[in-house]
Amino acid sequence: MHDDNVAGRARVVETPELAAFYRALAQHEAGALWTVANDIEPWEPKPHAIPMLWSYEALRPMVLQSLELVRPEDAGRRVVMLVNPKRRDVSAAVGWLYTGIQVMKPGEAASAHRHMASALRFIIEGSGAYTVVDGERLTLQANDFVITPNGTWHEHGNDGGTSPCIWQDGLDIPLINALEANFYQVHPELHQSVARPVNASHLAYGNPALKPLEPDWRKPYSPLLKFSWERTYEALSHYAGVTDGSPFDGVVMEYVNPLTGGSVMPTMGAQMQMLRGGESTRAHRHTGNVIYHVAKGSGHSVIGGTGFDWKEHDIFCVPSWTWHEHANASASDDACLFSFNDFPVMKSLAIYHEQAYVPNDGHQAY
Ligand code: 1HN
Repeated sequence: MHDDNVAGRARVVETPELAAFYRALAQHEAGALWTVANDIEPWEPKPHAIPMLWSYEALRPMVLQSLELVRPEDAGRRVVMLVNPKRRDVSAAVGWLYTGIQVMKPGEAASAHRHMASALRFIIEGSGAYTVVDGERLTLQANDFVITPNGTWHEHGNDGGTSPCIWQDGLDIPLINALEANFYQVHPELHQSVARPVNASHLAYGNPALKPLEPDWRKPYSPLLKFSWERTYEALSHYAGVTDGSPFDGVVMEYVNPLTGGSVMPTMGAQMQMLRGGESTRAHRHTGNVIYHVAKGSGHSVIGGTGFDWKEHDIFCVPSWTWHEHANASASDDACLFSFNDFPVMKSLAIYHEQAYVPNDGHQAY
C-alpha cells in the first residue's frame, strides 16, 4: 500500500564506499540512520503480536492438572500463562500486556507480594476465591473484576467449598519491564494483616453516582477495587434499553475510578460490552492492545481478516492497529465480552488513534 521508494523516504543505494563507511562507523558503535530509517519510522503501526484465541475448553484440563504438579508455596503463583507466538521473548499475550489463568485449591493461600507492575483479575469459576489488596479482603464470584494497582500488597486464596477457584490475571508486566522500571518485594510476614472491613471499598464506592465525601484519596488509581458482575450486568442491561450502542462495540461501558471517571489504573483500563441478540458490529482499529474474556454467550470476531469463534471463558486478543469486529451467535440472548487494554498509556502519551473500516459496509472479508 505504501511505497518506500519515494521522495522524502530513505532510499540510498549501497556502494562499496558506503559499505566500508558503515563498517567504520560500527567499529565506534555508531551507524547511519538512513539504513534503518524506514524500519523505525513505519508508515503506520506494525504490531508484532498476531491475533489469537485461547480455548478455555482446551486449557481448563491442563489448568486443573497443574493443581497436582506444583504448590503455590513453591511456584509463587500457580498460573498457566497465555503467550503470543510473536511475543514469547517478552512473555506477552499481545503488545506489552501479559495474561494467564491462575488456579487455587480449597484451603490454599498464596503469600503476599507487591511489584511496580499493575494487575487485574477476572474471576472464572469457583466460589471461595478471595484476594487481599492493601489490607482489604475482597470476596470474589464468577465474572467479578478486581484490581491490584501497582505498589499494592496483594495475596489470594480459596477458602470456600470443595472446588478449585480459577481466574484470569492481567498484568502490564511486559510494559513495565520494557520501561525498565520494575521492582518486586515479598511481604516481610508472608501474609498481610487485614486492616479494613471485608469488601470495604465495594461498600463505600460501589454505588454508581454516589460518592463518599472522603477527602483524602490521593492515590493514582480507583479506590473501588472490586466491580461485581451483578452490578456490571445490571448497568449494561439498563443502558442497553436506552442506547443504540456503538457501531463498533455494541453496548459498551468502561470500569472507572468513581472519583475521577478515568481509567481504574494509570496503565490499564477495562470494559464490559454487551452484544444484544442478533447484534454484529462494524470493524474499526485503534492503537492500543486489548485482551478479551468471553463473560457470557457465544459468537465470533474477525480480527485482522481471521475469524475466531468464541464461547464462554475463551480469551482472545486484538493487537494494536488491527481491524476487528464482533458478532453474537444468538438471535435472542445477549453475549458479554470483558476486556482490558493499555489505552490509558496510549491516551496519556497522546498516541491513541482510531479509524473506522469503510469498505464492504464496515465488514472484513475472511
Ligand atoms: C502476579 O503477582 C500474580 O499476584 C499473577 O497473582 C501473575 C504474573 C507476572 C508477574 C506477577 C498474582 C503474575 C504476577
